[in-house]
Amino acid sequence: MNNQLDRKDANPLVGIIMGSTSDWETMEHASNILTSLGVPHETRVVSAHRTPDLLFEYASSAEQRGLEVIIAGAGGAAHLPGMTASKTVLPVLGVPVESKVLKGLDSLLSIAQMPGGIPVGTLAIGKAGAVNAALLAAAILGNKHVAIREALRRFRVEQTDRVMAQPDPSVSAVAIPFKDEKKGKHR
Ligand code: RP5
Repeated sequence: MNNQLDRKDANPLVGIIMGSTSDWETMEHASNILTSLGVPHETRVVSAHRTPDLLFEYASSAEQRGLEVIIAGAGGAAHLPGMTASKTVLPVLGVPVESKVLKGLDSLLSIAQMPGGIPVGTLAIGKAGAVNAALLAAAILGNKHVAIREALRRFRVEQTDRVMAQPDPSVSAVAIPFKDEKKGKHR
């Protein structure tokens, strides 16, 4: 399996699962945030529709394996977060992946509109949702793991400092040369 889609830290606390390799473009943002906060996690493709037995096995063994939060991203008829939640009492955070045809509205409604009794904490569509799922997972873990809570606190302080450091966008636009993201060079 592609290394990027089967990352495994020793003793992961968070499992990031997604319905397809095509979801990685979105879900890697969750993985990057967890890495920056020092949260051990694993990433895996687990599909509600294409690999239902694997989904059941993953969700039902997650608690026993030491996972404390699951982040599940899926697009379209996005059953992965809800079905995962149905097989574990661990908190499940759902990330609606932006679908091509309906721009993720289908994913959002599929994940958010769970019947009473089986909750999925649903985040925003796309990258913002993936980032916030990781931050929310860190906040949940922070109740028990002090180092993670403090890492999250530092993240917040640095985020505020970055905004305060550039209060006037017209000034910063002039002062900072445009960086070509693809080439990694200023031009
Ligand atoms: C869902 O179907 C996946 O979560 C993905 O967002 C969507 C499309 O999957 P692919 O056809 O790109 O594999 O199960």
